[in-house]
Amino acid sequence: MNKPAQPKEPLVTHIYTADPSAHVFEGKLYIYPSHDLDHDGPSNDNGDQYAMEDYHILSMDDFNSPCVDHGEALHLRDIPWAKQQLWAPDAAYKNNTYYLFFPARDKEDVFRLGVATSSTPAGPFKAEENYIPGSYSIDPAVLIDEDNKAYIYFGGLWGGQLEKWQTGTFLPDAKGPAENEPALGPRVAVLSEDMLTFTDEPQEIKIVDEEGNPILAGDEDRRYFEGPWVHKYNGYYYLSYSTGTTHCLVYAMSEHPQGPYVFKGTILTPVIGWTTHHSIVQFEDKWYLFYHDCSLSDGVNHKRCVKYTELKYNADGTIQTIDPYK
Ligand code: FUB
Repeated sequence: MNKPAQPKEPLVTHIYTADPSAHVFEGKLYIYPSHDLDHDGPSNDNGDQYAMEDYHILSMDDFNSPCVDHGEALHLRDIPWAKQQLWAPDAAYKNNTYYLFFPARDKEDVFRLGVATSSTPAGPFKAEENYIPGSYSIDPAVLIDEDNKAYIYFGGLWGGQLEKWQTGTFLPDAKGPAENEPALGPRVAVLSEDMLTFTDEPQEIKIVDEEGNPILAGDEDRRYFEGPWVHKYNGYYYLSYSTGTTHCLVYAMSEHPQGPYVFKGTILTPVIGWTTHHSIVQFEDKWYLFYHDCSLSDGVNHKRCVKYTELKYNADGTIQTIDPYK
């Protein structure tokens, strides 16, 4: 049995976990992480080291309770369209059903987004036969708004292949924009009532500075890299994401779920390890950041561990920057 997790300490230590998407379902905290594998395979900018094959769902009754690993909830072998690499997932609840959204490479090595369903938040989940038509890239995150409309946000550079979709079709050799051109934004699509398809073509989200100018591709401290998460606080939508090469979690705000979003600042300064990926959730009357680092493996990039800490807002709605090690 795991001990109750302390803030900024690994939630569990018996497996490697990353990319935590946290939700409150049935009054408990459920965490949907990637399940990192310990292996000696290649490590490169294509992300081959992230060779994950299944998902384990974690839950906690509250922050004073042990974190429970509910075991294998979905395995690659049970996803008919997928070939490899079960990367960062998210979950949502609608229609009396729990939905697990996840990226994987299809048989042609193109990242797509899949969906699987369950009657319980911990699974097991059953995958749909095919990936979501029109889906691509990685890191799905779903927001169900107060009007019950569901939005799916996704996209990631480099191994996540977002650069290769700039024309709307997959161009395997496509490169990202030049440094002085607008950076690529994450994509958003509205999900159908049954949550299994997009109702429209995914749109690119614009992220701009306070003067309304697009954040440029060369502005690596602020430009979008991967890991989108959208939450709502005091009527505003907050799009938070990883800056990849500069290893921060940052955020931008909007009055609309599809943006444009205005860049605001840094949520989390760099952690041990290359990737940084998170979620933000309200539990009872406080807000929490779930994130990962590589402290459990002394910095091995593909052996990560999920952590949490409290997240605080200033009176003007901006978020206080967190140092992961203070
Ligand atoms: O876990 C594999 C990939 O690493 C995720 O999809 C990215 O967000 C990064 O955390």
